[in-house]
Amino acid sequence: MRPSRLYTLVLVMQPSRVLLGMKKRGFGAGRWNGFGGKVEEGETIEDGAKRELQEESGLTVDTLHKMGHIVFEFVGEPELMDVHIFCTDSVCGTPRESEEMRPQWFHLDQIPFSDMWPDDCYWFPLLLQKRKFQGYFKFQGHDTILDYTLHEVDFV
Ligand code: 8OG
Repeated sequence: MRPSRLYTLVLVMQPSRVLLGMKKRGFGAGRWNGFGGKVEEGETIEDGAKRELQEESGLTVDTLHKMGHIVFEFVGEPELMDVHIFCTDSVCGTPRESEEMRPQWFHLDQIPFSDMWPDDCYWFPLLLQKRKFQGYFKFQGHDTILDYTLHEVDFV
């Protein structure tokens, strides 16, 4: 088994819009994404997701729904990224810019896929239909998908 590290990703989705943040620095900088990051020692995956959402967007949330699980491999990197994807439609607060992210609402028919991670256009449509999924994407660098699997599941 290859070593892997746990990450979270939260999409705030309302009936006609989704909240994304422009990543301002670090991994994925220059791309729109949901809010998330590494799970810290001693916290559950869901608590890590709530913490990252609050830190990066200023929003708090009671309940998150597990929607997807994707493992990412980057050629040359020994560690896999094990990303747990959640959604919610009810948050408290108003999105505010943080050091990591500049939040913006997007209409569901105007999601900026060309400025997002290239795998997102595969699984986002499932998420928008509230379908659960499991996937694996193998990247060369940050722009090229060499291989992938993606399927719907009943439970994540
Ligand atoms: O702590 P850091 O910001 O580096 O965490 C990386 C975040 O990016 C985390 O929320 C998981 C997320 N992420 C990946 N790969 C991909 C991807 O291919 N698409 C999307 N939408 N998010 C990703 O690590």
